[in-house]
Amino acid sequence: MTKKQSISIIGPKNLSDLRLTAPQQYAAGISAVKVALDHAMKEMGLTRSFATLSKLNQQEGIDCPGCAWPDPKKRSSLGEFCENGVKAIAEEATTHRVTPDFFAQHTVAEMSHWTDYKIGKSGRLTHPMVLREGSEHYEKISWDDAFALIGKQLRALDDPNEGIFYTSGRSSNEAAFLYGLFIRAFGTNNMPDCSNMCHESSGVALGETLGIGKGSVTLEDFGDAEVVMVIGQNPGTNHPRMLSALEKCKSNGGKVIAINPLEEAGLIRFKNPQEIKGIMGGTELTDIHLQVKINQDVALLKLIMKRLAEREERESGVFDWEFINQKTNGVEALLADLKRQDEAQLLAQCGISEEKINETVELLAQRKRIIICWAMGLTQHKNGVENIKECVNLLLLKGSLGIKGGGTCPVRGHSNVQGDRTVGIMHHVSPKLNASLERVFGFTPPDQEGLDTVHAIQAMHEGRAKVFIALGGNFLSAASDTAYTGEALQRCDLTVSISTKLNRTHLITGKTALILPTLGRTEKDHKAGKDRFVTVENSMGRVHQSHGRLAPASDQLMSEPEIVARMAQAYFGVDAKISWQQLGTDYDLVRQKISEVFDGFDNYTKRSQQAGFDLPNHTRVWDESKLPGGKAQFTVCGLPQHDLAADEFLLMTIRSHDQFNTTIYGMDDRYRGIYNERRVVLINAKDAEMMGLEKFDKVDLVSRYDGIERKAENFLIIPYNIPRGNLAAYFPETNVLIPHDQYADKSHTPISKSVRVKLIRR
Ligand SMILES: Nc1nc2c(c(=O)[nH]1)N[C@H]1C(S)=C(S)[C@@H](COP(=O)(O)OP(=O)(O)OC[C@H]3O[C@@H](n4cnc5c(=O)[nH]c(N)nc54)[C@H](O)[C@@H]3O)O[C@H]1N2
Ligand SMILES: Nc1nc2c(c(=O)[nH]1)N[C@H]1C(S)=C(S)[C@@H](COP(=O)(O)OP(=O)(O)OC[C@H]3O[C@@H](n4cnc5c(=O)[nH]c(N)nc54)[C@H](O)[C@@H]3O)O[C@H]1N2
Ligand code: SF4
Ligand SMILES: [Mo]
Repeated sequence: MTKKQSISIIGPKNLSDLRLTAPQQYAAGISAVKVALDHAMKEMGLTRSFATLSKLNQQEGIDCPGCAWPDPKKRSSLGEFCENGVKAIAEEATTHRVTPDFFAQHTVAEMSHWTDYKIGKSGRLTHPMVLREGSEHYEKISWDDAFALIGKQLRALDDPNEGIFYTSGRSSNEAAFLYGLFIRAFGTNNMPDCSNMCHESSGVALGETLGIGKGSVTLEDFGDAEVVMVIGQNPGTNHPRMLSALEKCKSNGGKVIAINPLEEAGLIRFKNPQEIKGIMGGTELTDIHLQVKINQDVALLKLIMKRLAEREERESGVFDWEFINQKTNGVEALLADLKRQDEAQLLAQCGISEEKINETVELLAQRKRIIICWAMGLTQHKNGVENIKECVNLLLLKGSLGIKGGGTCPVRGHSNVQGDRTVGIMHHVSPKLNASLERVFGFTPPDQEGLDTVHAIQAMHEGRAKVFIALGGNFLSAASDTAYTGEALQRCDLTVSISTKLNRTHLITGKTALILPTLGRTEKDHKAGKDRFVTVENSMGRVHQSHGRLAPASDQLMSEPEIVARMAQAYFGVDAKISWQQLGTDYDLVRQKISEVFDGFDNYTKRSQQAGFDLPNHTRVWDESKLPGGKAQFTVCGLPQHDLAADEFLLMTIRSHDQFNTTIYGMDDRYRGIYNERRVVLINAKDAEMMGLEKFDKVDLVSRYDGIERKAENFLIIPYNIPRGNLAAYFPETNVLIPHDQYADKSHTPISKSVRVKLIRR
């Protein structure tokens, strides 16, 4: 008999052979093509690679399951994808399989000691599986029995608010809409979503200032912009085709300002592999790099605006007074606050030289067509919402909204995270949505606020929630406070994951656990003699189809909309008032219902099959009546305070070039020159010296909040070009350090980019 193994919530902490080179000075180029093809061949082989890549991001093809960056209207016949899009596809279309035999060979405890890399590389899930209470192995279960089990557990709850229904942003509009419909008909708004950990701060800030949680610009605006500011974002890795948009801006005479504690390769130079010029020398992208200290963007933006305000007093045309007077509210308070600010303090806080500030102010002073792009470097801080409001302040002063070549550009993460929210995944109560659902479906949705990610974890930990269902994602590894989140899941009666691939959340489970394997984007969705397609919304609010092409990984897979509908049918049984079975079969009908519930989806199926369509956006097609109180709102934001002890640092937890969130594609971070190891911590050479640390020394990272110490063990020191007092390391390995109750005001996004830590030599 084998000895019973212990479960590891966190996974292994061993190190491999770290290798370093100088950080790369450009992104893409021939090496990107080579790496992409290597990944494709290794996972898919030649025929599948060709079948998928030739259809990737083409009008009637597969929407890339990578990031949410939009496709250009005119698509290249050479292919419309990037290195990391190919990795995303290869990961999904892999020929490796996780079969019932695989689960028979490996206990859950054994797999829990594997790295995320090894877990993910095991392959695609092929059968519905159940882990019964007391068992060490997952075993096969029929779809009927799996749904019956879910229905029974949901009916056993005392209150619908004991159910938690998570969504990750890779699912389709059709699946997300049915899921939200089912959850509300079930009776709760407990819909935590990956965007709670991601762009929630953007949604809150833009909602409060401009009355819409989405960005205003289109891809075409980049060609018209005089300045693009890229703040807290690493597009070379995370939205690689955005570099083509920046290149377009540059070739039309525009300028690029990067605000980032790191000098990211993708922002230095872009070698577009689709053009001869790109293969040769490439395009220099960043005109000014402001190497801000972590979480000091508000100090920096305040300083820039203060200098612009002083300049406006001397020469006119720096601010757009016509715009400000007619369309905004609150400028006096903002200008008074800027006057009060102490310049020396702002300079010291942001860590930028006087010279660079002057250069930036000079560049912005007489330019109006300004786009501000941002991502996690702004959203994942205690003041994440104010970070974004400060960006809006700058755009409003300059009159850069509602014009060609200017506006807001929150660059979304998951390929359909924006669409999921549009069609109803939302823990807040929307009276308008509830009224529409009641009109169309004849039931009264709950009017009690639901739980977001951090509060759902707390509820499970405290026994207030007992069933956890996830439509995609890897909740355990993505969320903060890994040990606490793991305990929270373990306290549930049932945990259910609708997934394409094995991940850590399948291994740290409730008393009973189910894995429901689903079709990925790349795969044919064939039902009742008909090929079906789904729809998604990109980062700029355009809705279009995605049509899978490959044979499914197994004949047992079920589509996401169908799984959701079958779950609902199993719960409601003969009492069902909604024809779930029909909705789970007929996506045209689902789209019809979406168009009856939400504005802007008229003629949905037909338009999505053609070029796609743009959803209404009153900050793009300027409509003042939809602004909050009829005006865009200026905000006075506070300066962030960290009060670090002499031996404390601020840590940002970031992505390597070889991962998609918790999916680890490979062990390298090529652009930063880091190979073969993820347990590394980047530190300024002077700080390392001060701490008596040298390259490759081993340390533990320790955070201490409210008297509780959390430790991430065994990291290798890398002296790096990063501001003093700042550190960088990869997530998910560092999520153990982030307390579950440390999150942004209002948006509740975990403070993943400003964690207070100490380094302890091992
Ligand atoms: N290949 C790939 N693509 C992805 C993903 C992936 O994991 N892999 N993830 C997807 C998802 S869900 C998302 S949300 C996006 C994430 O896209 P990004 O937000 O680009 O991802 P991060 O690695 O978190 O990088 C944040 C950047 O912000 C900088 N930064 C950190 N703190 C601060 C700060 O305080 N101020 C400023 N100014 N900068 C700061 C970091 O140096 C880093 O360059 O990418 C999406 N696309
Ligand atoms: N410390 C720290 N933590 C972070 C972040 C950070 O920057 N720092 N970033 C946060 C951000 S921005 C985000 S968005 C979250 C991400 O949180 P999640 O969205 O929960 O995590 P992912 O790693 O994207 O999920 C990967 C899993 O999704 C499943 N999957 C993939 N494709 C499909 C599909 O088509 N259908 C279904 N049903 N399942 C699929 C696979 O099983 C895969 O294992 O993480 C957050 N966590
Ligand atoms: S930029 Fe994003 S959506 Fe486009 S191909 Fe690359 S990963 Fe896919
Ligand atoms: Mo994200």
